[in-house]
Amino acid sequence: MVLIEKAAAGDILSISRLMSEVENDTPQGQRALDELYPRGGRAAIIGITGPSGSGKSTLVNRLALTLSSSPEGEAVKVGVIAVDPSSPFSGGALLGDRVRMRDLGTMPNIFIRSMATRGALGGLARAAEGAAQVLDAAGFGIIIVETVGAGQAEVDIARLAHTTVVVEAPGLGDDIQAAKAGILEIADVLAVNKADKPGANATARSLQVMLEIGAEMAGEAGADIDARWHAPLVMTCALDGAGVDELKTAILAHQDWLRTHGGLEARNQTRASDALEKAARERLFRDWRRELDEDAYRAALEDVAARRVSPRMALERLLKP
Ligand SMILES: Nc1nc2c(ncn2[C@@H]2O[C@H](COP(=O)(O)OP(=O)(O)OP(=O)(O)O)[C@@H](O)[C@H]2O)c(=O)[nH]1
Ligand SMILES: [Mg+2]
Repeated sequence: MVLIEKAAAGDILSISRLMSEVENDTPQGQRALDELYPRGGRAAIIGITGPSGSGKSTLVNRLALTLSSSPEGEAVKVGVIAVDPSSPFSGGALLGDRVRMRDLGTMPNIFIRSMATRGALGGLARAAEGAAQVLDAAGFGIIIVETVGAGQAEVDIARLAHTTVVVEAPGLGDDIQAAKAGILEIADVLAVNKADKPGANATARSLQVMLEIGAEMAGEAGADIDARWHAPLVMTCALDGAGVDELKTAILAHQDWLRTHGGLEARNQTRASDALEKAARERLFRDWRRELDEDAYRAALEDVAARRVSPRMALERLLKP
């Protein structure tokens, strides 16, 4: 297919069109992923997540710029996938995102794709993964995926990343405070952004304590402390770029650590097994459903909804020849 060849050769317009096919899960999009898969697996995928408004997009702007120029003067192609939340309340933020990120759009080595939720969240994680695969096959050395840290979709997208950066900021409210414990677990690097704001140091201190408690608990659970990666905390100000070089260093250090500790192979194994299992579930369920008598399925659904039979019993009945 011409489109696939052109995308793999790095043609931006073809990449964009292919991503739309992938996002919409069209037959052409599915075929493209099949063809591109063997050419991928080289990109470093960096996940950026954290509460809404912590400054992720502003930070991603800075990071993409610094990561795209290596000290040796060799250009690295950086792709950015910004996964927008579907919440109607964030309409303004979405627009702001696009405007700020547009600064990057004119850079020859940087490609940006913003995607919005289309119905199911699982669909969004799949679309983001597909988009990352297209960029990977097209020779992008670094792919940054930005998501708002809120739920399962973020966890799924975090699994996609080799290195996950959690971006926090002072003054985001106590409700978010409560959710932090969970999100810190997925952090390979913790960025406390808005370092210019009052309260930044206090936020950093309390997060540092939480990180240490997390490490202690992992130690008690039997993990070998020396063999583990300890997530560093970096203070940044995305507005003026302070700390962004330190953040880049921390990200690259984690990538080095993955390479030297077999972490890359381990992650790739997990992803391969997840992907195959997911493909099997989807396919087998679809095939089974297609062959099933529609009335029998509907009757089983009604029985389960009315609590006449348990889901497991209903399934047993449906499986009987
Ligand atoms: N004072 C200060 N403001 C910042 C900093 N970084 C970002 N901001 C501002 O914080 C606001 C939110 O920044 P975004 O980059 O859109 O935050 P985000 O985390 O991407 O937000 P969502 O995509 O909606 O989750 C914007 O008004 C930024 O200008 C910083 O380091 N210091
Ligand atoms: Mg954003």
